[in-house]
Amino acid sequence: MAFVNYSTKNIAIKVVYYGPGLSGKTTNLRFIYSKMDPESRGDLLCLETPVERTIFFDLLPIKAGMIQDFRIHFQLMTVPGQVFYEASRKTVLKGADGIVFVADSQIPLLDANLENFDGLRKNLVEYNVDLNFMPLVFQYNKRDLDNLIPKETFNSLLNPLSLPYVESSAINGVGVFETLKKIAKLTVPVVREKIFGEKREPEKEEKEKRKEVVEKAKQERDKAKDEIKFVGKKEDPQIRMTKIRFKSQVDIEDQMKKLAKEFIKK
Ligand SMILES: Nc1nc2c(ncn2[C@@H]2O[C@H](COP(=O)(O)OP(=O)(O)OP(=O)(O)O)[C@@H](O)[C@H]2O)c(=O)[nH]1
Ligand SMILES: [Mg+2]
Repeated sequence: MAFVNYSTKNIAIKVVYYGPGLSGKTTNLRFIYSKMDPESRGDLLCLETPVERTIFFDLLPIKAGMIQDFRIHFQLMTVPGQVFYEASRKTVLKGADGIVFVADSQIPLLDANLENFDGLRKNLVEYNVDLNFMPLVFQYNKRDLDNLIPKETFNSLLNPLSLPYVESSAINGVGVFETLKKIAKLTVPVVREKIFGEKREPEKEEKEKRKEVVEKAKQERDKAKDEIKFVGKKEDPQIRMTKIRFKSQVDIEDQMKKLAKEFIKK
């Protein structure tokens, strides 16, 4: 659930990049970080605990857009994809407002994608969240490689509800911001509804309204106000990743809450 600070008028929306090991989740965050104006982003953090093997996730807070007069902050997080990091994956999912499922398009990894997606569904059930009602965008990554799983196969096996998907090559920055914009577009109305009780417009009515010129102009104005713009004027291509070590999973949970709240104080 998004954090809201009513006195400073800030909202933090939590988006988790989920997917099998090495599918490109961290690569997405690093690219976003490198393209963001330094004033619009927090530190790229890597939180770790030394339990058996190191478990970690990445966190990138960024500022973008408004909901009414509240400034929106997206807290982008990745989970470690390898099978044995289940506990870490579950922790990071807690309270997610939206999910980007980063699939690896290489043919031998089809089962790994499906299993990981199944794990996502199960982990959410433990928080009483139904994935079918969660803002979700698919990213079919590594499209620059040969021997790819056809997007039709991904769509029929992973995405039967025809949710938004992006074919990407995160390593080259292709499709990274497209994915981020798509998930932002899905999460903002949901968070707005949760926090302010504003009802989302049913699509059909919206289409009818667009026929009317006056209404259309008004909508365009509103749209411009809500436009989610991620890349600022001054890019900073340098990537600095700060590592923080923790003793346990519980410490990480506390730290995540603290970081989310601290970032929206500013
Ligand atoms: N060819 C290609 N390689 C990619 C792409 N995206 C990521 N990679 C590479 O895949 C490897 C894994 O990328 P990461 O971003 O670390 O993957 P991850 O999903 O964060 O992995 P875990 O944290 O272990 O779950 C790295 O060597 C990346 O450079 C892509 O679009 N194309
Ligand atoms: Mg990673």
